Amino acid sequence: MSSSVLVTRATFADIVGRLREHFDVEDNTDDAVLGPKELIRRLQGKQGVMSTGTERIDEQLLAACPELKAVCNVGVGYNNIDVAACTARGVVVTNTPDVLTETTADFGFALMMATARRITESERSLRRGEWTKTGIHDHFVGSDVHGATLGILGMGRIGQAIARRGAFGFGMRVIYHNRSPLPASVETDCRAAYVDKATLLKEADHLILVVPYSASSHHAIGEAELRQMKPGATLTNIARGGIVDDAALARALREGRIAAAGLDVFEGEPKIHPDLLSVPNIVLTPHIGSASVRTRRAMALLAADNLIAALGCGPRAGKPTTPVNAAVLAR
Ligand code: 8YV
Repeated sequence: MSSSVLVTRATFADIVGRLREHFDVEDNTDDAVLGPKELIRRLQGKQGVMSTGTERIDEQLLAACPELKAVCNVGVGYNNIDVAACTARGVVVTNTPDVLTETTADFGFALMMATARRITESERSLRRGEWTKTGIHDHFVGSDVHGATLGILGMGRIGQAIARRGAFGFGMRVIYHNRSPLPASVETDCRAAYVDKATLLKEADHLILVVPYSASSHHAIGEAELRQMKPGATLTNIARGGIVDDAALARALREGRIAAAGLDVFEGEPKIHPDLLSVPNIVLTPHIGSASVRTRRAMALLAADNLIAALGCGPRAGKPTTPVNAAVLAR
């Protein structure tokens, strides 16, 4: 008897078709967001799930879905999943690293540039009909990206790809902070230097956050850290909501302590802190860092192939390409 799987959100029809070659598939073409109870209901009798960052896979869900054997997330981040609980129950967890690195780095760089050069703030003004005379010498003046100091918090694959763009494309001095320094060869490849967090905050003209969300990165940028940043600096967050204290950021922007912020992720998204919506010097985007057609396909395909392999089917049976808790596979 073939396994049954749930695809939690609407995705590419041919990739659902690929899953159908191996499994009974329940998909969600309406793309309704499944709350915890509904998710548990739909997972009854299912061995696998292709999930997204929106669904919480926690101990309560695992206890209620004892047949579940594989959770294959579409996304490199997996803070929606209690991996320890999955491992304890022998549930394989996979994510989708690598395939989104360059696309997300492109986006992070674009958001940082839009923030530094006030692109959406000036567009909003233009659309309101406020551009009434040309040649105003200080009209939406921003800060330079080329030659500036780029600070990166979190130097994984995406952080490194952003560092390369800054160093080699824009002649930036690149500094980073990470749990531990990278090997010298990687630092040379990215032309980036390790600094402590205080130095990162003090010296970055443009600070970009690419650190995974965890209890230890919660509010890594809060009131105290914002006060350590350079006056005139910008802050860009493409990592996860909750890494920045959004209320503290809105205060820092309103008081002009930093120049501007670019946010793709928010605490409690898709709700946005109202104070962030009322400050002008901010660029806001709806969590689209990995959203190019090609990359979203690659992510869905990798997640589907991981699910096929994790449930013992296909050419990589038993060996999903990108496991998060490989220990479960070794059992
Ligand atoms: C996804 C992301 O859009 O990969 C990640 O961690 O945040 C995004 O690429 C998100 O995970 C939706 O599943």
